[in-house]
Amino acid sequence: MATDDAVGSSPRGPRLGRRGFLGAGALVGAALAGNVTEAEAQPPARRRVQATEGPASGDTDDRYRPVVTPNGSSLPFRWVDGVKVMHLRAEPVDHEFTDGLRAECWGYNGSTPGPTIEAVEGDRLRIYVTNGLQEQTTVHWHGILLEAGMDGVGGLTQPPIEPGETYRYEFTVGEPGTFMYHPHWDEMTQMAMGMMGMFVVHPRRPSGFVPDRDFAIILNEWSVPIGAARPDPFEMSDFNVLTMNSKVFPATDALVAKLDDRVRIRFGNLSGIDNHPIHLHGYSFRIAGSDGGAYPPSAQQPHTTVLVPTGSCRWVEFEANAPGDWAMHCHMTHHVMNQMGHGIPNMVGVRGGRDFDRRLRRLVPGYMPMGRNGMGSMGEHDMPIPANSIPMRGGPGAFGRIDMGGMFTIVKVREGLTDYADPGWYEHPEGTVARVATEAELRADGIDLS
Ligand SMILES: [Cu+2]
Repeated sequence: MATDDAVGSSPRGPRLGRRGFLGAGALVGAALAGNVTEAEAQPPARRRVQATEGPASGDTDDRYRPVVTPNGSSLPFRWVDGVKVMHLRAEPVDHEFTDGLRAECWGYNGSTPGPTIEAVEGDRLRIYVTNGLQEQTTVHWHGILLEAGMDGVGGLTQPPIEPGETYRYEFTVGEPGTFMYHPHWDEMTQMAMGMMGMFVVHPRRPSGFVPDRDFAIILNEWSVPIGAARPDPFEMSDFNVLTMNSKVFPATDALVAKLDDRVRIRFGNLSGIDNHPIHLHGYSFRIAGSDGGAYPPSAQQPHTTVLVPTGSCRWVEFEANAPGDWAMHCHMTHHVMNQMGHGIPNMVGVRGGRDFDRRLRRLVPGYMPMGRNGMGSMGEHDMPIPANSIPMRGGPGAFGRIDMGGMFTIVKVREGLTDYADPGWYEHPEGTVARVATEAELRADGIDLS
């Protein structure tokens, strides 16, 4: 078991180490020794972690405030002689992108993305990777500086992990920051199927901007043909499901903060092709670092949109001093559409009428007169849609329907919160909401509508 010396500067290590004997880590160890079934050894099912709290089971580590992974969780761990031991299992997962769209994806420990790995600068980590897929895999620790033989590139730094095998990675994490993990074997297929996760290294001695809320979101893009049971990893450019932590709006959990909380949002992007400019309403944030490390203060420019190139991380920081429900979304307009908004005939601006529709239907069987006046209300149409598919647009909002889907979520900032559960819609102070102009107002301001 852990000793004071072995856990180094972790004051909690020894106590937590003993407690951890009852945790998931013990089961993992036993499973590796063949003492329990695989099912018993599985970490607990993925669950939502909205409040600031630790992993679902195993040891806890109060040297840092845990990251909140919206719609996700952190990876359980166990201290063994001063080493933080974790277990990833690559496997198929039955995944729901939002109500109405499921697919058999691939991930880690029952979820896509896999659980977020959290460690502290200088920690020694031992991460076991069990391959529960039908094909080989590896895990690469993207951005972590380590010995070449632990880098996880199949064929280059290790043989690929065969189905059923468990590999052992061990390394020490250096500088604090925001990193990722993903396969480096059959990359195109395995990442398109959802295999990825965030990897956060906390500072050993926090100083400067110490966040009250520290969120981690990984961006991905998928091709899920209508009615398909699985994503199509062979699609190269035309993606129809754009996700934050493998969810599309309206299933994306809101990011909740108390007024004046210090907020950090860490983004990673492992999309097959695209970069994502993520825009936050209501705030100017500082872009504070990348997967290469923290930016010096003089280089932390103010922005409202942060471009997250594929294969990289960015993190942004701000003080949540403006209450409200603030949209946060990719600014590529096709990336806030859901599955059925792509590849439909362009009818915008077409002047139709009954006879036109009837004649066109003769030429194009099944033609429906839609979208001539624009596409904003398409999500409201009560049209029958195929099984296991989602309409092109959005979900309910405080003022009717929010017409975005895909990479869209809401940052909810409130005064007087006692916890970080979703507080519902913002109640705007009287007179602060845009509304229809009255005739008297138009007249008084000289607006002529004729
Ligand atoms: Cu995008």
